[in-house]
Amino acid sequence: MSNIEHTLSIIKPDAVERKLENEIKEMFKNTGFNILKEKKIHITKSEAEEFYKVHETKPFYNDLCAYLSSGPIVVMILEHEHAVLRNRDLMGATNPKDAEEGTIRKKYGISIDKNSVHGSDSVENAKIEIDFFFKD
Ligand code: IDP
Ligand code: MG
Repeated sequence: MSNIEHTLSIIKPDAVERKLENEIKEMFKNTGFNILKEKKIHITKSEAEEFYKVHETKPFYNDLCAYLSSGPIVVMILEHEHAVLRNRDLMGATNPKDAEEGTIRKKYGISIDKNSVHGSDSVENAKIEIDFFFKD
């Protein structure tokens, strides 16, 4: 039985701005992920608000949406066995200060808000997030 899944990854504005796209993509590839689709886009604040709607009651929601729409991002569909969990492991903890060695956020994250990458947190949300960026 195959456990191949797809998940959505975003290289956030802080990492694109520091030209870390290729280094981060290498970390995915070296961990065995296939990058099935990717595009560099610059979303509007209202698109960011829709994407992060699950966080709308959080105190950081406005800043989070302003940030994600502040510059270009790279959105990707990643494929791997257990892709959702494998990507969460590779990303590391939300706060780079808590992230383990060898994770993307430990290596590149600046702060809890500028933490370089997004990754879907469940198979169900991965489908919703992939559709959000790649349904056309
Ligand atoms: P995740 O990205 O690790 O899944 P979530 O809890 O889903 O973390 O939060 C979404 C994003 O919101 C985080 O990646 C981070 O950029 C931002 N964020 C989370 N918690 C805080 C906070 O306490 N202050 C500021 N920003 C936060
Ligand atoms: Mg999350």
